[in-house]
Amino acid sequence: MSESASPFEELHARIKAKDRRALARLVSRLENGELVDEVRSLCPPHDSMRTLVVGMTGSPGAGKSSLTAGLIGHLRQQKKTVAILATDPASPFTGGALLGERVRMDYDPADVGVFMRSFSSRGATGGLSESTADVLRAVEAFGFDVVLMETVGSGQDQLAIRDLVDVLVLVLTPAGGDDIQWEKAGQMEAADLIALNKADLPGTDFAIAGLRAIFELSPQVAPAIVKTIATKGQGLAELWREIELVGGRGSHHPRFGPARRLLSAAQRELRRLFEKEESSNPVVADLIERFARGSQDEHPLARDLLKELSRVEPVDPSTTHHGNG
Ligand SMILES: Nc1nc2c(ncn2[C@@H]2O[C@H](COP(=O)(O)OP(=O)(O)OP(=O)(O)O)[C@@H](O)[C@H]2O)c(=O)[nH]1
Ligand SMILES: [Mg+2]
Repeated sequence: MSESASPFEELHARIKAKDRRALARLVSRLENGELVDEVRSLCPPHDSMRTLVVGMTGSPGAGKSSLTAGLIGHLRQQKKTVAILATDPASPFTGGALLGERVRMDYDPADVGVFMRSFSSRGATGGLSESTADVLRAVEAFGFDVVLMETVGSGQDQLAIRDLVDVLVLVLTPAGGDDIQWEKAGQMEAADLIALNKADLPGTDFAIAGLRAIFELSPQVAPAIVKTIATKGQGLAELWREIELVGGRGSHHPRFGPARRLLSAAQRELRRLFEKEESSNPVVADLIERFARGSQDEHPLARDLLKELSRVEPVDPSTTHHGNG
């Protein structure tokens, strides 16, 4: 470790020099649980503010990969560099092609502006592995303009991925409304933007009306809904425009994405603190007890909880792993 350049420093230098093989190597190491602390300490957070991180989530077969493929083309036309992280174990991203019955990817494997990586999930939640956040950080440090993350999401998973991205796009289809029950499992709650894909299929306008009705009843600010036909490349430009607006990278809009990510980080800190104090702090135990008895409204209790937690020592996040439950 006292050598002039550690293996990580060497890798990091190569990454700074835009060596994609070095990045691929680093990602593999991170997936093996190696170099985690180094990445956390050496990849400066300001890098992440340059990169627009977009999550693509939705039910199997909704068209996440097709939309992602389309966006890659759209972004490369604008000379933006793109990294694609597919956290779905059944991901069709392999060697620059979409496999199986799915569309072929239209990008040049020799294009240095594109980095693609699919990795299997280890977390019990399915789509997100424990190393995802660190892999993302390494990719951001590489300096891509855009990261697209595809994941099939259960509600839990979508909320987890939302913490990592500037913009979470929920990909729905007209057919989804009947059987999948959009409202359930937090799908809607997590969405910053909805791509209603397969808009060539019947029932599209009906589905959009249904979505609008759901959001009318919800206190949540309704996300924009963009109609797309991924297989024909339709709606991609508009989808990207909306992504930039929500992500705060458009020129006239506040940087909503960074604000949300900071808030998300604060929420993670809070959760860690709460989990640490839950069983050992008598004040916290008393608050839980009072709430359980139903003797007091939850909001004043929650404010007291915040006060109490703000008094105790923060937990060092680098020693805490999460996402495996
Ligand atoms: N008709 C129609 N078919 C589409 C459209 N977009 C995607 N498809 C088809 O839907 C199927 C699934 O597309 P994918 O892009 O692989 O969907 P996915 O959400 O990535 O699927 P998983 O990764 O398996 O969850 C493929 O056969 C696509 O050709 C669309 O806009 N219209
Ligand atoms: Mg896919």
